[in-house]
This record gives sequence, C-alpha cells and structure tokens, in this order.
Amino acid sequence: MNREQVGPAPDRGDALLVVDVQNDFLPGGALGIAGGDAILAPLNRLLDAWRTRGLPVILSRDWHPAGHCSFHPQGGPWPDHCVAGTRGADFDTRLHRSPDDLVISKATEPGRDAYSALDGTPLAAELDRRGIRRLFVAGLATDYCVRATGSDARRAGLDVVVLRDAVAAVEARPGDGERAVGELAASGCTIVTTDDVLAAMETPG
Ligand code: VGL
Ligand code: ZN
Repeated sequence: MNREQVGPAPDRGDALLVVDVQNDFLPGGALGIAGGDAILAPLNRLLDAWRTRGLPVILSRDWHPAGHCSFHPQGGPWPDHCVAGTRGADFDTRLHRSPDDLVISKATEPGRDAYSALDGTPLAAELDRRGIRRLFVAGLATDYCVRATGSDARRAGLDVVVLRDAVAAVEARPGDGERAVGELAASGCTIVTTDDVLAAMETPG
C-alpha cells in the first residue's frame, strides 16, 4: 500500500503493542484462532526492524486467575484459557521477544473481564511516562482484544496504527474480523500492512 498511510516513519514517541500472542490463542490452544500463526512471520519481521531502531515493544497478555468469570463453568462465554502461570498463558515461543519488552497483564481480577490492554492496567500511565503518542497494534484477537485496545487507545487520545496482516480474528460470527477492522478505522485508527511500515522505516521523512 502507500507510504503516506503510515504517517511519519516510526521514531521516538512510537511503540509497537503486540496483543496476546499466547499459546491458548494459537492453533492447538484452548481458544485457538484458525490461521493465527500466519501473523508470526510479518510480526517478527516488524519486531526485528523495530528493535534495530531501539524503539519500544509492549507485549500484553490475557492473564486470568483459575475460575475466571469469563470461563464456561462460571457462566462466561469462553472455555478456560490463559490461566496465569500455565503453558497456555505463555507467549508463543516463535515470537521474537526481548528482555527489554514491557509486559502488561490484563483481566487479572476473578470477577471482571477486560479485553483492552488499557483497561485496569498500568499501560496508559507507562505510555505517558515514556512520551508515547502513537501505538502500532498487532496480535490476537482482532474482534476482541485488538479491537478493544485500539478503540480505547483512540479514546485516550493516542494515534493508532493497526497492522492488518499481523492480526487474526476468532470469527465467532463470520466477518467479525473485517467488521472489527472497519470499526477501528471508523474510530480513527490507520489501517496498514507490516510492509507499509517496513517501507516507511526504510525511507524516513
Ligand atoms: C481474548 C477472548 C477472551 C483476546 C481474550 O485476547 O482477544 N479473546 N479473552
Ligand atoms: Zn480472556
């Protein structure tokens, strides 16, 4: 796509937020997203370029206590997933991580679900403290946590760029992923591909 869409080349003031790339959301996991692992290659390319420039990476993780209210046995909409400290809650080992990444745990309270990485977490304060004004958002799932995080970030006054080839949707109803991307665009998020961003990084200014 075109270079203009990304806006200024990623630099100070920008962060890459990787939402919930955890075993339970990938094929074979408790809430495995079909084709979810297809995001790993483009996402890792962007992570590598991002780190080469010393830019900050934030990883959110769904981090529920056992018996969380969102689980079926408690009357919630989901099978048990991402229980804190379990293998299902671990980040996928294929993800290019670094000890410098900021990890944000969310939905940690037993009686309350939270899809947004900004809901009940220190993320907004951290972004403020680090002077981050624009978030590049990738990860899982487009129609739940990516959508909620992107629209929350817009409400918080941040510029938001959604990486459409580095997100994947649960698709409880067919089309949920596309609808979520449409809603994010309508709320003022910029929708681009990882290649758009990589191209912008190669030709700054
Ligand atoms: C999510 C369903 C339940 C997500 C989390 O990360 O998108 N989806 N919990
Ligand atoms: Zn969850």
